Amino acid sequence: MFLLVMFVFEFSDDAFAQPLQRSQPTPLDGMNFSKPQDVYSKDGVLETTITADYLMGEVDNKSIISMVYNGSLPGPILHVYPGDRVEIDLINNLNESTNLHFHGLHVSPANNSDNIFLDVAPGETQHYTLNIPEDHPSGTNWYHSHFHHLSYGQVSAGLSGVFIVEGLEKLLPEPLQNITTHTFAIRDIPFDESWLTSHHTTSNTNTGMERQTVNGEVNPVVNIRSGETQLWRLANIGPENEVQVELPGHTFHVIAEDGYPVWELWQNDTLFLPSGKRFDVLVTATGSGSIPLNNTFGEPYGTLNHNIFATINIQGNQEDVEHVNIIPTSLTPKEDLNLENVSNHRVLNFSSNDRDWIYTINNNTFDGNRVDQTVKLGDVEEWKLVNLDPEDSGNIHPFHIHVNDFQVISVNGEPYDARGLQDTVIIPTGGEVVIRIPFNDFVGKTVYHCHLMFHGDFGMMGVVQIVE
Ligand SMILES: [Cu+2]
Repeated sequence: MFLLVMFVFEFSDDAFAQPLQRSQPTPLDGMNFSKPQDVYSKDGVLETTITADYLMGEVDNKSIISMVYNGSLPGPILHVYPGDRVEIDLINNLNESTNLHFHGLHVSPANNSDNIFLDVAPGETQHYTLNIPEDHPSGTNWYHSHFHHLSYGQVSAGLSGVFIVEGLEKLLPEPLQNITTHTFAIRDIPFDESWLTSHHTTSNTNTGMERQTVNGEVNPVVNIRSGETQLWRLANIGPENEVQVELPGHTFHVIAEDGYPVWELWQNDTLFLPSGKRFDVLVTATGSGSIPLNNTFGEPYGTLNHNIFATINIQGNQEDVEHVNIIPTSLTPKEDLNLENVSNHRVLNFSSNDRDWIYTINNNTFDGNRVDQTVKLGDVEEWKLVNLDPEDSGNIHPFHIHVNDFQVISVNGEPYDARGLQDTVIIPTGGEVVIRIPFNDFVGKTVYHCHLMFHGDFGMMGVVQIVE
């Protein structure tokens, strides 16, 4: 996959010459990226304005021009509660169309809700209204640009942010309900600006010019007391790169995956996050001193910084702290979709032509005017997702569907012990994943796609229409 991205800079783009050309950006001068602001709902309503613009600022002592929401890199962190209403004005100060997707939210895909078919033209303002259901799962989600054919370039350039549905701590045992929480919004930030001046979605990731950042910072310091348990919200809000998070000598207890509290806690020393993936975890610090929160995915990218997300500073001696060690076993009752009646079976074949940049599902590239799957509201469907790419391509495809979470039933024919629902799953190279999707609560037209956003922008996306 990394090889593929290198092609981006060499391949002739004649085939894609179309009315998607970028004009020169006009960044605001003499400014810098601010820290992502926390924006909370008040009296049941989160009301805010999100402005997409170009901005010149510094990351890791280097000046770059990025696309930003509200001047910060990444965008503001939005906090809502189940049952809240969200009112957002999206102001587009870019020289190209954009829009918003709310990844992981179970809300309507219609009208001015989570509707990725909206085209917010340069200079326009689009008002979004989201009604978060009363029973919406609590956890970490995110939002980003989803304007077809430009979403890869725009998210690469900086247009993404974290969206938290609050309430997860309240599902923990009482002594843990007021624990310290840290959000790790992980994304690479480019120093090569070819994406801003090129014709379309050419991006910059994997050129060795980028830095892995957490909340817009390279290697920030996070404090924790020895013996203390914290809730960490790990979110990969970048456009394509996979990461693997590791804290030496420590274990991550997963309490939510993709914004969905788990039926059964599980633990691991590393967590693999493709683009779009989130894990909410409990971490109990042991020992003392500074240790790195590592990215152990793949080969080093050539700089030490790139492989360290953050420095975890463990303070004090374990004896000094009240040892809170009440890790629960479950956060929410199990609702096993293996036990549900399946109304329909479908097979989706994912295939890549890396040479010509053609990425298909069932031999089709995306067409927003074509409905690929019509499903009935209230049905549970079983979809077999097949990755037809050969082993030597190394292509994995992180599958994501909007609006409704799914349960993974099997991977490469082996039954999968799901600990909850999720919205993003890897289809391994040459492999297959079977999922069950409950289409609940909302009718309308939405999409499923590969969350390697380059693949999505170049066709690997389909339309699902949910009807009464
Ligand atoms: Cu893909």
